[in-house]
This record gives sequence, C-alpha cells and structure tokens, in this order.
Amino acid sequence: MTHFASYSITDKWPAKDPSVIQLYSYPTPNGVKASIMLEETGLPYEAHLVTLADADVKSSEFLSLNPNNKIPAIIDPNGPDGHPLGLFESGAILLYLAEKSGKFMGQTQSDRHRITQWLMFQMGGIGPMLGQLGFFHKFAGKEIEDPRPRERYLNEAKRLLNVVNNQLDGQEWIAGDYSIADIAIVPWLRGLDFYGARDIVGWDEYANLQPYLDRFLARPAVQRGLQIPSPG
Ligand SMILES: N[C@@H](CCC(=O)N[C@@H](CS)C(=O)NCC(=O)O)C(=O)O
Repeated sequence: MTHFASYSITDKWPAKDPSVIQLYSYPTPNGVKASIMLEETGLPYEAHLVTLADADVKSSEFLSLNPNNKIPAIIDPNGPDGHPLGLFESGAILLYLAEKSGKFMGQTQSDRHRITQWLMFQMGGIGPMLGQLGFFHKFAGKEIEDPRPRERYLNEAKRLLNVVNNQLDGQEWIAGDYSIADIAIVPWLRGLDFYGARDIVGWDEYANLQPYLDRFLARPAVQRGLQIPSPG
C-alpha cells in the first residue's frame, strides 16, 4: 500500500514519489541520525525540510505525524503489516530502519541488545544532557544568573563523555561493529562544537573522542546525511 491518507503532513509536504520512505527533518544532531541511517542503508527515500519554526514543526500537518512536535519523523508507505507506518523519535526510527534493512544491528542477538543499550544511553543521556548544556551555555539559558543549571548539565556532560571515552578504549565503535548506536551518539559529539562547548567539557582530555568523531566523519554516507535535508 502506498497511500498516506491518515497523515495530513503530506498536504503541506507532498510526496514526489509516494512509494518510498518520506523523511521529515532538519539537519540537527537528532535530525541527521535519520538521514545518515537512510544514506548508510541505501533504502530509497525522499527528504522534506521541516524547520524548527512553529509554522512548520508545530503545524497541524506535522502534528498529524508527530504529536510531540519534534523532528525527525518518517512515513514508510510499505510498513511491516502492508500498511503505511508513521514513526517519530530518532531512536525508534533507527531501530526500525535497522530491522527493515538488516544493517547496523550487529550479527547476534547479544550484539543487538548491546547496541540497543548504547542507543538508549544516547537517547536518555547524551542527547538530553548535551542539549541542555547547549541551552544554558550558548542560547537563552546563558542569561540566567544562577550558575547551578549550567553547572549541573556541564558536569553531567563531562561524566557521559568519560563513559564514551572509556568504552572506546581498544575499539573503534561504541558497541563492536559500526552500528545505529554510533549513528545516534556521534552527531551529538559533533554538536559540542556548534554549542561552543568543546573547551568547557575538556574535549581534548578524552583521547578517544576526536579519533571517534573523525572515523565517523570519514564515512561518505555520514557526509551526505549531514547535509540532508538541505536547510536551503
Ligand atoms: N527525543 C527526540 C528529540 C527530537 C528533538 O529534540 N528535536 C528538536 C530538534 S533537534 C526539535 O524538533 N525541536 C523543535 C521544537 O521543540 O519545537 C528524538 O530523538 O527524536
């Protein structure tokens, strides 16, 4: 089946080819997880630019797919039950695309669980904590005089970076082979530069982080995915 009748999002962002996966996103650390994964797997898809402006991400059309008003979100016209499947939450999207493509989830059931564990570590830890650090260090939160919120997120960011750094001792990727856990984590490490927060987290003290970021950025699919959808 290739119709999306229940998702009015396609009224505002019409599909040129309704037979392929539709991606609604913006190239932020959460957004590029989905575009990098789509580029890595080679699954056919079409990307739509949804900006973080209320007129896009809070429009009724976008909310028809993600009531949580956040990118990324996808519709697969050929979902597992033969019906279109809409999904939001970047972690859920990564798991789904890994299952659909049979890629980047390791070889064994144990690999699968370990990769899921590190994916959850990103979703519950790295993403929210580094995101809050960005808010209190670079954006509106930096005007708050009380130093405690910034310190709290800074300390938590450092603690989490130390966990990643230790896990990478003696291995190239976070959970064995390259996987969706890396696709989830590394865009957030890259984001520290955008937040101007590399120095305050002591980036250079973590010997394994820059080589990890470089390995990730050396992948052609990653380079392509980081530009999708083009913000114009
Ligand atoms: N847990 C969500 C977080 C997504 C998220 O925070 N998206 C941000 C951009 S990185 C967003 O859409 N913000 C718009 C808004 O909150 O209005 C996921 O991983 O998909």
